[in-house]
Amino acid sequence: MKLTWSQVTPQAHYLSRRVFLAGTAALAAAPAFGLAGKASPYSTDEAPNSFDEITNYNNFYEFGTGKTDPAQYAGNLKTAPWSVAIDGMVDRPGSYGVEDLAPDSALEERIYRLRCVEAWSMVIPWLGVPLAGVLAKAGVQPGAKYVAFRTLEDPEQMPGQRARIIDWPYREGLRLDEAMHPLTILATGLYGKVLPNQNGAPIRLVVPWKYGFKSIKSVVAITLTDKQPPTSWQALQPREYGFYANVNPQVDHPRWSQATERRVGAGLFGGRQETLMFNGYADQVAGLYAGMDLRKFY
Ligand SMILES: Nc1nc2c(c(=O)[nH]1)N[C@H]1C(S)=C(S)[C@@H](COP(=O)(O)O)O[C@H]1N2
Ligand SMILES: [Mo]
Repeated sequence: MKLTWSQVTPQAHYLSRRVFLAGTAALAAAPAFGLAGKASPYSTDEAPNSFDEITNYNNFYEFGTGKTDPAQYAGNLKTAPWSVAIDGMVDRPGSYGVEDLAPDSALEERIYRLRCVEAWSMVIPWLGVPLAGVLAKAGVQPGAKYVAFRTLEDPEQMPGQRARIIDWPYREGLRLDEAMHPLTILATGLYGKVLPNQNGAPIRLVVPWKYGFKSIKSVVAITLTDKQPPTSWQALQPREYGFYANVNPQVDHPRWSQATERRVGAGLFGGRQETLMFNGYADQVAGLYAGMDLRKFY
C-alpha cells in the first residue's frame, strides 16, 4: 500500500498560502480541501514537485510558448460545463460529461514522473481514472486499433491559437493497447484539487512512460479508429517527434541528448539525473513493444 501525497507532505506545505492564491475559477469552485483520491500501487514514492512548480512551469501552447504563459493566460478558460465526444469505432458514441467520465468517488491518486521531450522532469500527484474504464463505458468495437485525442479549439479563449505554430487543434494518439494500459489515466485533478487550467483542465491524458507532449490537455474528443491517427508534433517535425514518443535515453532527439534530465526544482546544484528507459516504467510497459525496433518507432 502506497502513501498518498498528503500522507508524505507536511500539512503546512500543502496548505500554504500560495495554494489559495493560485485562484483560477476552477480552484475557487472546488470543494474546500478538494478531492480525495484512493492511493495506488502505480504511484512512485519519489517526492512530488511543489504545487507552485507544477502550476507555474507548463507547456500549453494554446496559451503561449513561454513556461509561465499558461499560468498567466489560462485562468479564463471556461471548464464547466465540459463534455467529451467519444466516437468512431464504439458501441455507444456520444457526448459524455466530465463528471460522468471521472466522478469524484472514482478518483485515484497517481504520483507519476513526467518527462518532457525538452529534457526536464517533474513528479506530479495526479487525480484521475484509468482511461480503460472510460473506453469501456463507450464500448470499444473489435476492429478498433488506435485512440485519437483532440484538444479544444477556441482562439477566443486560447490566445496562443491565434499564432499558427501548430495546426490547431492539438491532436494526439495512442495504440489501443497503450490506451488500455492501467498506467494510462485521464486526470481531472492534482494535489487533491480540481485540475488547474494551466495543467489541462478539466480533463487531460497522462501517459507517464511517454514524453510529455503525448499527455494532451483539455480534451474534447476521443475517437476510436483502425488507422494510426496523425498527431500534432509528428505533423510539425516528423524526424524529431514520433508517434510512439516513448521515453528512451538511448535514442537522442536530433538536436539534443535524451540520456539525462533536469528535475525541476532540484536547484542550481541539483545536477542532472539519468533518464530511465520508459521513464522508469519499463517493468510495466516494455512488453507492449516486444520485438519492435525502438530507433525506428521513436
Ligand atoms: N493541448 C496541449 N496539450 C499539451 C501541450 C500543449 O501545448 N497543448 N503540451 C504538452 C507537453 S510538451 C508537456 S511536457 C505536458 C506538460 O504538462 P504540465 O504542464 O501539466 O506539466 O503537456 C502536454 N500536453
Ligand atoms: Mo513536453
